Amino acid sequence: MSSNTKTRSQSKPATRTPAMYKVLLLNDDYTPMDFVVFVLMRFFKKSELEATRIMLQVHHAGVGIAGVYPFEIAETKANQVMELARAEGHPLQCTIEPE
Ligand code: TYC
Repeated sequence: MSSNTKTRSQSKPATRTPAMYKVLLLNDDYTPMDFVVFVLMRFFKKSELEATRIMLQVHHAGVGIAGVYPFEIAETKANQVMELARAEGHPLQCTIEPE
């Protein structure tokens, strides 16, 4: 091991906390409520009760948080939601933003 490597491994933490991103669901007038509940259970591992609570929050406030993840996971989940919504013919919008 070079002295440089040794110096760096001692002067920096071994791990870093990844930047976290919120996955947001946006309200619309056409996506069925039960589809949004299904999405929250399938992709965000929510119970039916919690999924219903989040869906109603979005329905009433216009936006709600489906989950918070490192960037690549948040982006993948948002893409999976959009892909399924589009395949089923729903206009549901799912975006991510820094926490
Ligand atoms: N507003 C929709 C309806 O009344 C339900 C809905 C909830 C749609 C949450 C999107 O992210 C959403 N059918």
